[in-house]
Amino acid sequence: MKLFNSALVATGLFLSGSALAHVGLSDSMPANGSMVSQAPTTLQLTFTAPVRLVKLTMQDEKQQSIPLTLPSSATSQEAFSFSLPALNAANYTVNWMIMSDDGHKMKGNMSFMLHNAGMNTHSATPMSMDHDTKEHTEHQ
Ligand SMILES: [Cu+2]
Repeated sequence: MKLFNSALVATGLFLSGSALAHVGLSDSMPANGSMVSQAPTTLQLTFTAPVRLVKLTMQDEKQQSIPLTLPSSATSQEAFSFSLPALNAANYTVNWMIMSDDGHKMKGNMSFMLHNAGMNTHSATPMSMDHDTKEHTEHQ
C-alpha cells in the first residue's frame, strides 16, 4: 500500500512537471501564420505561463536580422511587447528561448508574412509561404 501511494505521488509529480514544461505561445501580434498588409510597429508575444525571455531573434527569409530589445527586467511575465523598426514586405520568423518558472528552457518560433501594402496579392500569384502553424514544435 505504501509503495502504491508513493507511485501515485511520483506520477502526480511527473504529470504536473510535464504540464509546466508545456509552456508555449498562447497569442501573438501579428498572429502566428498570419498575413498582414500593414507593417506592424510592435511585436507582442503572450505565453501560457509567466516566463523569462532568454533569447529572442527575428529574421526575414533572407536571414536578415531585425533588431529587438529584450526587456531589462529578469522577472517572469506572460506578455512581452517589442518595438519594431520599419519592416519591408517579407516573411518573418521570430525565434525565442524561454525559461519557465520551473527552470525548463524551451525554444519555439512563430512566423508571419507582411505583404506589400495596398497590393491585392491574393488575386495574383499564389504565395509560396507555408501557412501551416507549427504547433507543438516548440515542445522539444
Ligand atoms: Cu500570403
